[in-house]
Amino acid sequence: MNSLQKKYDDLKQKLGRDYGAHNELAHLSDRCFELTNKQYIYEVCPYSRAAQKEGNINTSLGSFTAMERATDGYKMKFSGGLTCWQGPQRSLTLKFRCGAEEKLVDVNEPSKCVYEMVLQTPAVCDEQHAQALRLNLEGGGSHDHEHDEL
Ligand code: MAN
Repeated sequence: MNSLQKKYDDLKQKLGRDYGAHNELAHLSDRCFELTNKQYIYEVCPYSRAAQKEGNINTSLGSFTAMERATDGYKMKFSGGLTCWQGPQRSLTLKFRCGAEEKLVDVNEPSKCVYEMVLQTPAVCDEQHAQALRLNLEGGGSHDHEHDEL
């Protein structure tokens, strides 16, 4: 009974989340991504948790709390991470960028213990991106392959 109840609660929670206007981010809920920056390995598991790892020290950057739909794209919020010395509890905003390969492409700490990451994914590419690609092809212009962007 208890384990069924737990399964039920987990499923209910999963179904209640915002996976984007077309459920295009649903596949991310069982995945984790890493990116090395300076001495740290940053890890984010969308809809779940995030961490900053150094050797065998694992510092929580927070747990998933909310999805925001801003004009410049989705923002996935993580909060309640390990409290910063003389500062706030660590927190993270995960942003999304259109690109062919799904990977973490950027991590920043814009203010102490407030983190920001960018996940590149084809899931957020839309007609506008496709149109830009078409124009680029027609114009025969060179394309910046650095970030594998569409
Ligand atoms: C650790 C890391 C840094 C953070 C400092 C704050 O070194 O989590 O990202 O800025 O603590 O003291």
